[in-house]
Amino acid sequence: MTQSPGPEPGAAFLAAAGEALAAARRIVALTGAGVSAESGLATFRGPGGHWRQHRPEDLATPQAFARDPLLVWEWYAERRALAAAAQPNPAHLALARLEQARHPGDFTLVTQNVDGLHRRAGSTNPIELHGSLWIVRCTGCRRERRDESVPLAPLPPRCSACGALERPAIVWFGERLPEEALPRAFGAVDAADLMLVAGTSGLVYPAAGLIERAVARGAMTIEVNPESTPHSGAVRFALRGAAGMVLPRLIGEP
Ligand code: BJW
Ligand code: ZN
Repeated sequence: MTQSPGPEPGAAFLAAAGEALAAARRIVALTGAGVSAESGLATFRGPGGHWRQHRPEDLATPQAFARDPLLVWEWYAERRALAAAAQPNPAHLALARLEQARHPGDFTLVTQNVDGLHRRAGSTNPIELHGSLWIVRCTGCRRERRDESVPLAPLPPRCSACGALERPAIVWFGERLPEEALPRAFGAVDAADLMLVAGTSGLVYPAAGLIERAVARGAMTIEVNPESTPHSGAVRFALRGAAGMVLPRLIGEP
């Protein structure tokens, strides 16, 4: 266990983590809501987080949607508007640059975020474990379509093929992750010699299990977070700081 002591990682500690990153052959990165915090988007569990204002079971479960689809859609419509207005921040851009500097296949980005900011920053093929704000799925025929309109109207949307209600293609509590996403993510972790974890509380499973798997395999692990998490004691480098500040420095940018 190695942790940076202060509110920001010391230069030598950051440099050592940066050297480990530069020396890694295959890298997997896992991100969470904290990576989009500096773009102005709320996290879930922190101060001002979604779960400080709403109970998850009122908005992010299939039962909530069955009970009140309009209420759930209104929350997503607001989040779509905020995400559309947000810009990728230096953390998203650093991860996109890290990918560009590597051979294809030697870098995999796995995100729990649904906001689409990694793609907008230039990451080519992020594994979106919890789905996307920009895809809607029919609850009847299950057809999925990309819809980036803001505002989305009318609410709640209905399927043009079968007339059933459409829902956000987001993974709610108690739901299975998108087929292929989890095997691909675990495959990337098993192939990686370094895992970079940024901006996640590491509380939600199965995503958090990816961190545990990397630690158990003995991979080099770097966590970037202003707060400690249940994984901070297990990773090799727990870098305390904002992702938008730490990630660019970690990849060697001034
Ligand atoms: C910064 C920063 C800065 C701030 N820079 N950092 C094992 C044990 C216990 C429970 C379970 C278990 N396995 C499964 C469960 C149940 C459940 C679960 O994990 N519950 C836990 C909460 C206990 N999991 C599920 O239900 C999952 N499904 C499942 O397991 O299905 C099984 C199944 C099998 C067969 C048939 C059917 C089912 C699904 C989980 C879906 C999660 N969905 C959500 C909401 C979607 C709604 C939406 O987005 O609209 O996804 S929950 C919410 O949490 C969202 C996030 O992606 C996810 C993770 O949160 P994240 O990203 O870590 O955010 P925060 O807010 O928690 O943390 C932010 C961090 O950033 C903090 O640490 C800050 O310090 C940091 N930060 N500023 C860097 N500038
Ligand atoms: Zn349909």
